Amino acid sequence: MLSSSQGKLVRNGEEKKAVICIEGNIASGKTTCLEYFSKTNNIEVLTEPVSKWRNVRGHNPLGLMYQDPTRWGLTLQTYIQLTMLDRHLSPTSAPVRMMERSIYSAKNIFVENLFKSGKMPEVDFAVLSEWFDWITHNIAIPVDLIVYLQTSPHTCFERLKDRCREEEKVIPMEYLEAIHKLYEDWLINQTTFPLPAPVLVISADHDRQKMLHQYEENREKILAASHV
Ligand code: TTP
Ligand code: MG
Repeated sequence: MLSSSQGKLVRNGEEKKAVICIEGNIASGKTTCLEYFSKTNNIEVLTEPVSKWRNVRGHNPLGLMYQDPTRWGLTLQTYIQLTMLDRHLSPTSAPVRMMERSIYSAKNIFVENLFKSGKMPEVDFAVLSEWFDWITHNIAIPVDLIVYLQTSPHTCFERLKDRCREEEKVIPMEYLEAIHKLYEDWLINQTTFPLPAPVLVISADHDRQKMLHQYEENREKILAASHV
């Protein structure tokens, strides 16, 4: 249930829980990171609703967007914004909640990229921005820590090829470079959008074994977010 606090809608009982968002480029290893921490007691992991983006009542907005971003960008991003909001507001029982991405990166990275690259009409960008501003002004979406998996676009390109998600076969290197630049400007250079939380950077170009090792090394720092 939602109640009102300081003018914003707040999910009851969620104020004391820590929220950690895992961020990074496409195929940077977010799901692997979440799977690793899902084995920890007291952490509840929410994976990204990407399966919904590939199938909403039998339609595939993710696939449509990659085929024709100008026509379908608004459709996909409207639905992603809804599913991310739903994730942020969903009740959890554990004291720490870890989630893949956030409503903030969907807007600040992906919507921004569609618009800046000339693929999204200005009116679509305006409507999405109005929605985003309304949501973030009227609903409390607390985040305590952002874990940024920092990769080179090249690493992501190689991982994308290995993973072979059908819709993503059309993604060129330039797309990953653009997403990377937007992430760096947001989370590292801090020249674009306000940060919703402090950022912990983990370099993520390494193989799986080394990545798991690094997650373990950073465990304390990550869980420190739950003591705020
Ligand atoms: P990611 O959110 O990067 O998820 P992933 O599973 O690919 O990442 P990882 O390997 O690190 O776990 O992207 C999922 C797909 O959705 C990808 O094709 C990019 C696309 N996408 C958008 O087009 N717009 C958005 O706002 C978001 C969040 C994703
Ligand atoms: Mg994933």
